[in-house]
Amino acid sequence: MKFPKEFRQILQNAEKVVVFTGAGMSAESGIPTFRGEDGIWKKLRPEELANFNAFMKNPELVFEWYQHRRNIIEKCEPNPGHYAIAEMEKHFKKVTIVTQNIDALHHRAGSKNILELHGNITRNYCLSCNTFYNSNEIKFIERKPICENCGGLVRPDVVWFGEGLPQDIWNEAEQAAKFCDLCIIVGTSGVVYPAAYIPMYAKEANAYVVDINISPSELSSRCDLFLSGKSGEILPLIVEEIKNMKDY
Ligand code: BV8
Ligand code: ZN
Repeated sequence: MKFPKEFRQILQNAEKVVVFTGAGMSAESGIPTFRGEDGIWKKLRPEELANFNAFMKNPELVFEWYQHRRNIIEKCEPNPGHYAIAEMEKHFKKVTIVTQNIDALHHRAGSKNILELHGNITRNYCLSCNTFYNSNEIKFIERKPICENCGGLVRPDVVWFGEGLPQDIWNEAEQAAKFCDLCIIVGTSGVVYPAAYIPMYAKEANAYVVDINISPSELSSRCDLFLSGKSGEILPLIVEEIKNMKDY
């Protein structure tokens, strides 16, 4: 893939980079996206499952849905795109990964500076006393995830629709976007807010914004460059370009 001159210059001179990732980042690891052809929202609407009221109405169903997704994720590995992003941390002064994903694949690929806007599916906590639980530690009473400490309901540590994002993580992501030179968007439809504001903050701060997707998204037309293709193929090519140019 031949990258435009302007993008190659940015890769050569950028110091602070934000990588904004969505479910498309993990598609090649075998994790279904939300709104794609095989998307999980196709069968079940978000309102039915990824929100607090749905959980309170039917904690068994919602928790079983997360256990199902955890089982898929546990069998998946980071793909070359995740490893390429982890490698980027060696070539720029500061790389901040702002992810909408809850699959923890960026951690498993070795990235360090990760901001999980929507939480992490491997973590759970009690609604009543906040006791933390790893997914394999939870006890169930009549299929309900119950806290051993106080008998309260245990929920996944993810941000549901209608819930605020973790304030400290949001603030850090917003700052990173407002002061970066380059923002790389990877595999997102750009329809979920406030997360989708992040690349726009970078754009407003005159960063160079590039969108990597297999098809144009809501954000693509507002970017400086759209790279059409699979993130697991394009990201390693970008890292190769960086290494060639910076010929260590
Ligand atoms: C909130 C965790 C208020 C759970 C998720 C404006 C401002 C603020 C809020 C809103 C607003 N407008 C609307 C809202 C409400 C709502 C919202 O955004 N609704 C949308 C659907 C219209 N937002 C909220 O409710 C947020 N909360 O605002 O609360 C508040 C404020 C303060 C205090 C109290 C309350 C919370 C939103 C978070 C919801 N949680 N996930 C879980 O996962 O179960 S959202 C879910 O969607 C995931 O996190 C996912 O990451 C995210 C975005 O989806 P994508 O990642 O983009 O995935 P998608 O499938 O859509 O697209 C995949 C893309 O990849 C496609 O483009 C495809 O082409 C591409 N692709 C596929 N394969 C590849 C590829 N690209 C490259 N390579 C490939 N191989
Ligand atoms: Zn408890």
